[in-house]
Amino acid sequence: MLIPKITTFGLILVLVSIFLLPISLEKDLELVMVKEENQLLVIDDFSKDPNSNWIFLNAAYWNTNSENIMLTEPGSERVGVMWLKHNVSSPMTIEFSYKIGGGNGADGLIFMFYKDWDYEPGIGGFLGFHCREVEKPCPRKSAPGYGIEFDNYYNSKEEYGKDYGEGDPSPNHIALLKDFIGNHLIYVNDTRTEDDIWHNVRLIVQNDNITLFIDDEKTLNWTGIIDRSNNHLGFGSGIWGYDHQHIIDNFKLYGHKIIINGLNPGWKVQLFSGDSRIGEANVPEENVEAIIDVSDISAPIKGYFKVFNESELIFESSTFENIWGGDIWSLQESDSNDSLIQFDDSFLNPQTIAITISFIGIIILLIFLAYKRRQ
Ligand SMILES: [Ca+2]
Ligand SMILES: [Ca+2]
Repeated sequence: MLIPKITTFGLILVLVSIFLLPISLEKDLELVMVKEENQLLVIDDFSKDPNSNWIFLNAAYWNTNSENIMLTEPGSERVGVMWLKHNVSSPMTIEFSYKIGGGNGADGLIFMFYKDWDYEPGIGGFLGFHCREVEKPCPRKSAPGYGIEFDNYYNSKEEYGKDYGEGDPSPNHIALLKDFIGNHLIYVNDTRTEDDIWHNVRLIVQNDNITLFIDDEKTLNWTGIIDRSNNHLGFGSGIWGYDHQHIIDNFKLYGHKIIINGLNPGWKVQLFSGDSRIGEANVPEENVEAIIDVSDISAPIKGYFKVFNESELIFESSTFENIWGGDIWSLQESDSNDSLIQFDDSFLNPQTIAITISFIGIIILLIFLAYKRRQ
C-alpha cells in the first residue's frame, strides 16, 4: 500500500511545479528603466582641473582657490578666452553664473556659441569675440557665430573700426550678437553688467528662438533663423585701460529632448516630477522610442517615468535625482530573467521552489520505477 502513496506523492509534486513555473516566469518579466548616456551633457563647477573639458587662451585661467574661471583680471590690454573642447550645434540650454566688477570699469564678457574659433582673440572692447583689426587686418566676418554679451563700456563706431559699422548702443547693455562685436541683434540696458554681484544665467537656444534668463527673469527673447554652420562654444572677456574682474562659474550644458527606447509602437511615456506630469510622448508607428520635449524645464529634473501600452499602465519607474535633457533612457527587462536556472536571488523565489519540487518529484518517481523493475 506504501508504493501507490509514493507514486501519488511524486505525481502531486510534479503537478505543483507545473503550476508554479508560469508564476515564476511571469515574475521574471520585471522591467527597469536604465539611463544609457547623455553625449551633450557638460557640468563643470571648476572644483577640479577643467583642462580636460576646456581650452584656455591668453589671460583666462582656472582659479584653484575660489574654484572658478578668471577670464580677465586687472591689467591692461588683455583678453581671455576659453573654449569647450567638444562641438555643439544642436538646440541646447546653457547655464552659468558670472560676476563683473571690483575695478574702475570696462570692458565686459561674452558667452559665444555656434561659433568659429579659428582666429586671434581681440583685446579690450572686442571681448575676444573675434580678431581686432587694430593689431592686424582681419575681415569683419572672419569668425562668424553668436554671442551673449555683458558689455560695461561704450565703444563708438569709430573705436570698433570704421570698416565695421555699428557701435555700442549704451554704456551698460546685455545683448545677443551675431558675427561682429558691434552687431547687436537685440539688447537691453542693464546694470548687471558691472555690479560686482554674482548673477545666474540660463540661455535657451531652440530651433529658431533664443531666450535669456538672468536671475530667473526673462531678459532677452529673439526669434529668427539661426545659423548652425559653426559649432564651438566658449567665453571671452577683454580689458583695455580699466580694470574690472570678469569671473564665471557653475557651467551647465544640456539638451532639450529625453529619448526613451525599448518600447513598442503605440505605447506612451509620461515624465512626472512629484505629482505633476511635466512631459509626455507617444511611440510612433514602426518605432521603438518616445521623445519627450523638456526644452522649457530647468534641469536636473528629479522625477520618474510611467509607461503605458495601448490600454493601461504597465510600468512605473523609481524616482531619479538627475534626469537631464539629452538623456537616452531604455526600458529593459531586469537582469535576473535570462535563464530558468538562476538561483542567485533567493532560494525562496517561486522559480527556485518550482524547480526544486519538480526535481524531488521526478527523483521519487525514478526510485519507484527502479524499485518496480527489481521486483
Ligand atoms: Ca563695449
Ligand atoms: Ca556691445
